[in-house]
Amino acid sequence: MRDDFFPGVGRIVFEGPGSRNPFAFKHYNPDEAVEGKSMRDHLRFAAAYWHVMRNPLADPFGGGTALMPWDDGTDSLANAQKRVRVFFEFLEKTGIDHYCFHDRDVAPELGSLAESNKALDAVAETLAEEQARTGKKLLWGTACLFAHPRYAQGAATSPSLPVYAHAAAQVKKALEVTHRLGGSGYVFWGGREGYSTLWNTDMKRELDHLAAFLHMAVDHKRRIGFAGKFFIEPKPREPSTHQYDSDAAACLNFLREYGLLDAFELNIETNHATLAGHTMRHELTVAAAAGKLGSVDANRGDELIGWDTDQFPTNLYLAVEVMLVVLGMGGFTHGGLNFDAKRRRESHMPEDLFHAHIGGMDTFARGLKVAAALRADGRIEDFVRLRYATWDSELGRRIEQGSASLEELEKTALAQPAPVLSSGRQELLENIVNEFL
Ligand code: XLS
Ligand code: NI
Ligand code: NI
Repeated sequence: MRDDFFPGVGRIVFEGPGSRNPFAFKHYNPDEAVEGKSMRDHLRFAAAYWHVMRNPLADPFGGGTALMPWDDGTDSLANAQKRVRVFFEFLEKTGIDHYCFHDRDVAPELGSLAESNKALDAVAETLAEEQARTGKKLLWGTACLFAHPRYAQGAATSPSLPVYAHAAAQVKKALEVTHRLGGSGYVFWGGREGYSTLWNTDMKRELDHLAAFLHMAVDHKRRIGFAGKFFIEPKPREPSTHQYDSDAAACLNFLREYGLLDAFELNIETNHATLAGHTMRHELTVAAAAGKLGSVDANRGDELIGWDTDQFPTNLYLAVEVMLVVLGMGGFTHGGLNFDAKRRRESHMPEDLFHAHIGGMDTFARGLKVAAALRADGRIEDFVRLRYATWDSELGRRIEQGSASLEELEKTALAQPAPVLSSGRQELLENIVNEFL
């Protein structure tokens, strides 16, 4: 294990719930089996390169505070490659098995696209070396199509074809690099794919362009033999006033409308769910019901702040809800739990990166254990099944198969006594959950 950049922090190990060591796991015990699978394989933790290495911790009212003693602040290739080594030391010490990146997080954007591509290739070489040295894996890659001023009016939905072409070239390259690094997925997050005002926007044309863009990406994926999954990450707004991929249901509808449904799954992020006016559990349930829950960006928002604060997930109740949906769909295959989360601006020291991730990992480890215990207990599952018991009938089956008619249901309704409902028992069920916390 490398020990050059975070002096004084060793490898974080599991010490159990009784430990008071802030640099130890109290619950995440990677090789411990839950429902017959190791915690590490259930949770598939990933660190976000953009937050760990590139987030200066600025807010809308003030500049960055983060101390990054390893970073010389330049756009040089040497600085970019050094950051990669710092990052992998961080992954080794935290025991996080995967990572995610944008093209422009890992390598600098230079004077021309060709130069930027060359820089990205060079950094990818360092990433590949570090992956080989440590056994860490790429969960997903993506292209940053939102930071540069050229994307101020969109990328795949830009009114300008030259901008669209630039974005397409960036995706092509990012996809190839992701493929080369053995990524298990590739994410499309449309931060600028929406509008600021409809007074200047041809929505139909923009949506058609976005779909064409994604179709070309699917074609290219086939051409290069990339076997990873494509994920769309819903978010309703910020930076745009409205983003087309506003929530899970809107994404599914868009994919279906444009014949893209087979080629994509969703990457659901907690703070985006709440910005959309939904709970995380709602978004996960919508995605999973469609068989499209691919991956999770694990963070949380603040009830009192109306933007994507990207805080670290520490809410146990929420982690239980997330893990219940994940276990319910049989676990992650290509996806995982990516900490798309940043420290507060006040937590500016390098060791805060460790506290933040240790907390997130322990929270999800507990969430996993509690979710598995609730499933083993079975009372909630049984209750939900019984709640629909009247459907477990000949008529119920035929309605569900689509072979019943209104005439037939009318005949049933006329002949039956007035329906009697059983209680929904929300409070009882919530009490059962609390027994396990
Ligand atoms: C921003 C998004 C972004 C994506 C990757 O809000 O969460 O970080 O996950 O582009
Ligand atoms: Ni995200
Ligand atoms: Ni986000």
